Amino acid sequence: MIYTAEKGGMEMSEEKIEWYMDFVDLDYKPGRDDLVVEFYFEPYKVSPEEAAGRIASESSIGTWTTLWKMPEMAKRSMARVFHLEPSGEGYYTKIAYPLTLFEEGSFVQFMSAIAGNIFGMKAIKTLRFLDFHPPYEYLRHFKGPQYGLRGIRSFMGIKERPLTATVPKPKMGWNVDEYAEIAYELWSGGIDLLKDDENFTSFPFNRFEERVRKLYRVKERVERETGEKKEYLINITGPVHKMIERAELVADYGGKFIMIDIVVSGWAALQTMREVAEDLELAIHAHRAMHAAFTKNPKHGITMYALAKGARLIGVDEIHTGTAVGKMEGKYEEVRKINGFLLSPWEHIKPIFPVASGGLHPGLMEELIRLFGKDLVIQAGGGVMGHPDGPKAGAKALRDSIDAVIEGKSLEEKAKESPELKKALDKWGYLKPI
Ligand code: CAP
Ligand code: MG
Repeated sequence: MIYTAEKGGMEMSEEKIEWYMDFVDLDYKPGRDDLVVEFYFEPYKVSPEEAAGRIASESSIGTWTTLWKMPEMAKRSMARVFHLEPSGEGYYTKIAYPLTLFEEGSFVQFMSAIAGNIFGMKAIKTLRFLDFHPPYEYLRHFKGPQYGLRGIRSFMGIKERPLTATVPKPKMGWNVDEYAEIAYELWSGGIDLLKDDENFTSFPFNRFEERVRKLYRVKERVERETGEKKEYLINITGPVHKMIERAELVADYGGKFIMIDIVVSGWAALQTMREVAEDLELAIHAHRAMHAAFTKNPKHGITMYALAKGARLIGVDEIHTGTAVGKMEGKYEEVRKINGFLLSPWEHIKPIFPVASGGLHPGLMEELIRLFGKDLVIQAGGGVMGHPDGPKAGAKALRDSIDAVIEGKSLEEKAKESPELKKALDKWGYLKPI
């Protein structure tokens, strides 16, 4: 209990003024209508039991003090701390939330409830939302991915190997004709998916509408010339009304993918666009720019695992999850756990493609595929666009390095038959950028 000087020595009534411990029941056994959430936390000036009770209270029905009256539904909706144990410098807890707390099919409301106010409570020094376990009664209100991994492999005609993607780096600056020329080179060199960068949407020097008009024509030309299916992860991110317009334009031009920066767009926008994508038969590529603002600190925020789980539940078809060997945060164990979940069965919620991206180049393909297998989308921007002989050679070097792994050859061996791969290895070797 924290007493503050503001009370001014007033005579306090005997009546209880706090009831956090009413939300702690370590004998409780969650039922089929409970959604369990796992947290890590460090208390501030209160016991770990009370701190956990505060988390459960504030994220379900409670507030800081006892109340005049409690409707029956409120009593039935009280979250319960049913597991608590020391963990490192803090505590690990599991809280059972009655499904009455959650609006059917609204991940937005779910996150407002269990990942909202509780992050700001004074009595909780640090808090990390680790994972959540929705029962089928909650899950059944979500479509999940329209295509998922198998659907994408099917319409891309790529049965086994990882898919490849490249962002025409530098991130910004190419006009549409230059972009179209680079796209032609990349797709002709063997890249499956051209990808806009996370901040590349529509600018006076490169308007989205003009890009659509020109790039899908280039895509069709390369498909005719190579006999390979090509696709474009075009970034539609923006105000929702603009995203809807852009998605409709992509569908009009025969595109199969839209790319959305899901964290900056927000859960509501993603849920809206999942419905739009259903009608337009578009797959969703989820970029996670800004995730590290809350996933990176191991003691506070939300795990990438929980974020990816929510994105799969809503229905993205692929999502960036890290590489372990590249330039971005994300250790092997964490990425393996996330990818393992994304690729595993989950009721009717299809498995989806993990996207490995960030500092990748041909020299890292052996280790990357050894670590994470072939069910991957591998994005290499700088690792293709930095090739001394340009985008087409960079694309071929990346594909040849992946082919080498699939064929069980070393990269050096493969480089004897691939001058493009040899030049990439000469430039970057096996460098792991940080
Ligand atoms: C990679 C990238 C991606 C990051 C995102 C970039 O470019 O395009 O946005 O991979 O990180 O802008 O850095 P390079 P994550 O291939 O040139 O590194 O995948 O971890 O979400
Ligand atoms: Mg990027």
